[in-house]
Amino acid sequence: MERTLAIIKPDGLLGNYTDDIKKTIIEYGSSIFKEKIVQLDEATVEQFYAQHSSKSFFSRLIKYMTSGPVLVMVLEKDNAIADWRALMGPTDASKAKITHPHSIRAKCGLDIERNCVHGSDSLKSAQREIPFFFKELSSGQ
Ligand code: DGI
Repeated sequence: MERTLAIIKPDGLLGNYTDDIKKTIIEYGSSIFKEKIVQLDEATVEQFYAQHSSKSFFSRLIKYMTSGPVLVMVLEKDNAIADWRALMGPTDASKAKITHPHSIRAKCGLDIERNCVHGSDSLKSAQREIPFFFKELSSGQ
């Protein structure tokens, strides 16, 4: 079993996509091991996305991620990290609508910024991101 961190971002949560997304997760064979709704503040988003701190879109990313509550989840299944990334689709939701029309980002996202969901992109990321939000899971996996 592998675990990954998934986030339904503010547009996903406020746009009432949560039930559909959770249904997709369960149908795909993941269990939702942990979940909580959090209102992120700027400092937390800055830390979470620290690898993007020098990018031109960083301030917009912070504004978007703090614009409303998010649902943070730990998903668990074999190959959870890659499988959740595949379900999410490409970062740019506007492109996903063309290339991956059945993906979550195609259905729920708008563009490269407002793309509805997050997923850890590697085992190393999952091991950092899971305890970032769920301190009780300090080993990450
Ligand atoms: O792992 P992803 O979320 O697919 O993508 P990432 O880790 O490269 O980027 C993290 C988030 O930062 C992404 O979900 C949306 C935002 N982002 C990434 N690249 C761009 C961007 N936002 C804008 N406006 N422009 C970008 O080029």
